Amino acid sequence: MSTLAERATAGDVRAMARLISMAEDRADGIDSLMKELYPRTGRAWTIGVTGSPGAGKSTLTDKLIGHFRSKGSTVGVLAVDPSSPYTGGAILADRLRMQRHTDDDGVFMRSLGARGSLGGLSRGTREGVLILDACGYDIVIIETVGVGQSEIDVMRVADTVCVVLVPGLGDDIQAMKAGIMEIADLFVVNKADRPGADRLVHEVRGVLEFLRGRDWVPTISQTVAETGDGVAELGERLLSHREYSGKSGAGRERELARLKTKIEEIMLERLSSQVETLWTDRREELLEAVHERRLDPYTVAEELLSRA
Ligand SMILES: Nc1nc2c(ncn2[C@@H]2O[C@H](COP(=O)(O)OP(=O)(O)OP(=O)(O)O)[C@@H](O)[C@H]2O)c(=O)[nH]1
Ligand SMILES: [Mg+2]
Repeated sequence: MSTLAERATAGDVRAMARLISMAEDRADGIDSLMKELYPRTGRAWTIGVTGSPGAGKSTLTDKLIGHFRSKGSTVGVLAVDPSSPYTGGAILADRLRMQRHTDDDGVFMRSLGARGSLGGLSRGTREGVLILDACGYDIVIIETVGVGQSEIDVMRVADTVCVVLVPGLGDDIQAMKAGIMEIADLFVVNKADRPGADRLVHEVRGVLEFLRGRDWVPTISQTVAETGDGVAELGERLLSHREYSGKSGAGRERELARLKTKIEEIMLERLSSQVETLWTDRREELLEAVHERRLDPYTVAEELLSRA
């Protein structure tokens, strides 16, 4: 193995951070590093934590880290920062919120910028998970703000998806109807110390009625992330989902879908970088011909592709 991959898998945190940065930047050499790391992956359990801005995802993640650490598991956290520049402060806030774990060798935390991504999930998130998996973290938590497409993306990366709702936002149930329902393995009503928590649980339960009869029906936990109330129970429910995924084969199916997406993504990336080269030195001549209507774009594209 290369020294960087060797150092990272031996527990060198700076090497891990370097690898993740390389994945984010799609730096030269990252693909061969990922090839080296891949055989060491497949052990980690990936939990996606998503929900509205300010729902308490970071506070909850911090408490979940504490919970899993007390059970002896090591935990890696990837916090995908929202792309909006207005939330710039959230990066620092997240670090502060999870600060108490920074001296713990069994915890690795890293923010990823949402730049360069099509959906809400940052470029490099998938690789980040694989890197932490290869480096031996038992659990990888991905925190991401729920803004539509990103929840769907979380599911593609995570084994277990936890959607965090809070009372009093009003639009939660709307958002659920718009698709969160389909991706949530578990719901958490956080800020259960606030009025309206019971009503929200009731509303979610109503929506979940539609899923009755499925193999897995999402559970609804109530938490007060700030105090840690309900977090141990949530930890148990997350674990139940993991066990269900393993036994039913649902986890394997999800993994295969994920691998298909990943492989196609790599192929598309390679193909699109090939496109430029297919012009060879004929670009100007061909553009001119299309411009003058001697040729059409379709014929040119077909001809160029036939040389690929
Ligand atoms: N009352 C109450 N406040 C909470 C609870 N959990 C978190 N908060 C507060 O809610 C605010 C947002 O918490 P965060 O954990 O930063 O929320 P987040 O979802 O990570 O926020 P973004 O990453 O910015 O989307 C903070 O001021 C927390 O202290 C809770 O259970 N009850
Ligand atoms: Mg946060």
